[in-house]
Amino acid sequence: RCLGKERTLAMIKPDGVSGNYTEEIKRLIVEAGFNIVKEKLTQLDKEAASAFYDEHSSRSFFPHLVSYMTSGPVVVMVLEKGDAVSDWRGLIGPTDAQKAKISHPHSIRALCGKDSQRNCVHGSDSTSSAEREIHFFFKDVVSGDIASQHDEL
Ligand code: DGI
Repeated sequence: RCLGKERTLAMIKPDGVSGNYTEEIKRLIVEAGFNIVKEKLTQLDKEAASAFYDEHSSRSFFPHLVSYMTSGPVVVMVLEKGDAVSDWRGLIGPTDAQKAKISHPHSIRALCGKDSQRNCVHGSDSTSSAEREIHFFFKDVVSGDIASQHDEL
């Protein structure tokens, strides 16, 4: 692969898929210069959603988060470009979609999110989370693939 590229995990959450935002979001992704390396439509069960958001398991909103994340199919994608992790976080905007509509009106969460839970999209928050989350959904994308990018720099 090209030198200096980084990978991140993007997800279109159930409200994004059921609201028919998938094509528009993918267009924004490509326009922003990302390469969509892998993509699949999947349905999280309670166990998978709980494992994916394990870091939030002690939060009061956790049961609501799990039921939301299992409420319908999601689209997960591996995105690649230079600075993929931070650039994708920038494109999706802040966690709370209500705030995003005011502070980041051109962000994806402003476009299709509803509030701090139903925020339409997910993005890994660091290169180490990206590695874990890509492996979570795409077991065949080996983590050494990601580690080696940094070695190449
Ligand atoms: O990385 P983010 O998705 O931007 O935000 P995060 O890691 O702080 O939270 C992960 C998800 O947990 C978020 O996308 C939606 C949910 N969440 C976060 N804060 C709240 C929340 N859900 C509810 N109901 N209330 C919250 O305050």
